[in-house]
Amino acid sequence: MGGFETKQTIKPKLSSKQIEYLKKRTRMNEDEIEKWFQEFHKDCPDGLLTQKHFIEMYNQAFPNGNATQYAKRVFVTFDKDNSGKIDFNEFLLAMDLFEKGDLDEKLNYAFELYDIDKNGILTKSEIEIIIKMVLSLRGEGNNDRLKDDIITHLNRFITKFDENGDMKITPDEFSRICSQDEYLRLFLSPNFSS
Ligand SMILES: [Ca+2]
Ligand SMILES: [Ca+2]
Repeated sequence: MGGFETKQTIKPKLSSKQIEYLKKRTRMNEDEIEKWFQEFHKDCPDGLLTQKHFIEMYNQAFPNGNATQYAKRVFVTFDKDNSGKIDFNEFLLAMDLFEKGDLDEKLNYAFELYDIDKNGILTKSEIEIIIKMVLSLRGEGNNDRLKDDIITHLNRFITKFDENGDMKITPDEFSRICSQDEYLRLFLSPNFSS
């Protein structure tokens, strides 16, 4: 008899090698790693989070908005090896950043999230895409007044920090803008829950 290898009944387990690796790469202790591992496997029994599933989770967290574009961007930044799926290591690195990272780390992450072509600067068109993405996430995609308000705010700060006036923002300028303007910081900070 036997021969039924029912995958679902096998409780997923972290190897001690993987725990050691994750302890080195994150600020989490073994218990925290284990806790996240169980959470992750509850949602993703095969140990991989697909983009589709990820977008669904985001849209559930933001029922009043359309989180699809935003979630796609976040997914790409989590999927470090570009495999098209988020594995547990990639997931935990992200959780470590959100739970234990300081403002600088989070701003660096936000910059990476918004720098769509990964060339190390934010251009005017990327900024416009960001604003649209965040507004639709919040269900305010059609709120032109809010959009204008944010652009006015941003322009004021860009003028202040963009020394040669080319409307391109470096990571440094981005950090300064966000550290000095709470309104923009709150708007531009990545949202991970509602
Ligand atoms: Ca991956
Ligand atoms: Ca760019």
